[in-house]
Amino acid sequence: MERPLTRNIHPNRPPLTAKEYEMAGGYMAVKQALLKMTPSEVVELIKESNLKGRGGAGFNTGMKWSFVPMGETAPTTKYIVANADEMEPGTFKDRLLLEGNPHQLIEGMIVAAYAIQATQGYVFLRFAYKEAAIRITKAIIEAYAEGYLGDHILGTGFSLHLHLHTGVGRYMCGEETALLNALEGKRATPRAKPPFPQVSGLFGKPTIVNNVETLCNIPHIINNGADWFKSLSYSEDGGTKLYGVSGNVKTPGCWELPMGVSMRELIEEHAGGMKDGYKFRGVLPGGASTDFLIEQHLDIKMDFKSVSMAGSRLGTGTMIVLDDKTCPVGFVHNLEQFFARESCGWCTPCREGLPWVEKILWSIEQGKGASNDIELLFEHARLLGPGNTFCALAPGAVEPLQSALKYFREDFEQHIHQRKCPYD
Ligand code: L3W
Repeated sequence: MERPLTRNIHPNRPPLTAKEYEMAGGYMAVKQALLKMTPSEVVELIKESNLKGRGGAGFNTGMKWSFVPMGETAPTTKYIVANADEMEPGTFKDRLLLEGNPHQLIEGMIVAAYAIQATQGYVFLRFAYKEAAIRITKAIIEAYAEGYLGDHILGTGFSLHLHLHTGVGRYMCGEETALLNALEGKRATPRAKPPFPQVSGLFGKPTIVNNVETLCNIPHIINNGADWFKSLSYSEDGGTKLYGVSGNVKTPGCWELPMGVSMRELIEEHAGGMKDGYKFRGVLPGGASTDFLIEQHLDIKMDFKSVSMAGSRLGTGTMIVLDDKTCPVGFVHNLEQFFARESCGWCTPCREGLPWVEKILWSIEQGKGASNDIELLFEHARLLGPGNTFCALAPGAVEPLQSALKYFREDFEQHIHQRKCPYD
């Protein structure tokens, strides 16, 4: 089984230097793209590979790049941005790539920048990823020294300057337009879309924002082609995927596997199954802002379409497992506390609604719930759902809530009737 993204990542060793990365075949894609391909050929190849964004939404990457204005009438300043603000609860896949092989990301960014003719790039990094910041800084310096960054890369007319920007620890910055506002030194609130960043992004210029894992796939597609990329997958979505499992499983972790591997294989084989004495109760398949799935879904493929058809989303592909000894009300309360705290406050439903959700859940968990609280929670989930808020934060936040009310309703009722948490 091929594992292109993690092939050169060794957990107990420092990441490859630029020279070591070159010796392992690194920076070949930069040479191939810049010396032998036109920007539009690069975009077409990525489109053909069916690479879908790995940040959570799954938008077709080549399609996104194709929206950037090109040609003589296009603005001369354009930007490429790596969204490395990985703060989705339970999600730790980009960290592995950032710490494990920063040159792979830089190479992906150079090719992406070339495809859209961007001359400036930013890695927007999560505040807490201190070790990644050190390693990326070192790798950027090395890439400049080797002539892969800077002016006239490989003697061509193409130039790219790359900068590391560390955030201040706000989940909101994972939303691409809030991230761009933060990069501009403004408050990290989302912008109205359209215009999409591809047309008017950073400082009003065309900008591509891609997730770290998405960008890390680019060099491999350039080197091996679209058909190879598609052949790695068990599903219609191309490539491999970094999947994670956390919770009370025997060996929580993160693994690169073919896109479309089953949920059961992930939990039972790679994560070693439930810890002794614990039973599987449910799972959030793609970080916290996705709907719970339960035992009957264990055999679904972990790809964008299959997870959606089961009633949830693939999201980041990093699963959080709920067991039979953990209170689902407390579990969801913990998540809603996070989302309420991380609301940017820009739109009223999210700013006011999420703290109410958190308060109601807390009172139920404390045995102080009222008989109409379940209906109130349903109503909040509806009011905070898609179409009622400015961005996807609140709709994502209520996904675990609405699905917990569906699958674990008796737990909510027991808390209210017994006036205590049955798991205490
Ligand atoms: C041009 C159109 N471009 C969409 C582009 C858009 C963006 C990408 C995805 O949220 C989700 C969210 C979280 N013309 C376009 C278009 N685009 N329509 O495609 O856009 P969108 O709006 O579908 O999603 P989003 O706002 O980017 C991402 C979920 O991911 N999530 C969170 C993950 C968190 C992390 C992290 O911590 N790093 O990844 C998990 O599920 O809830 O639904 O580029 O411009 N018509």
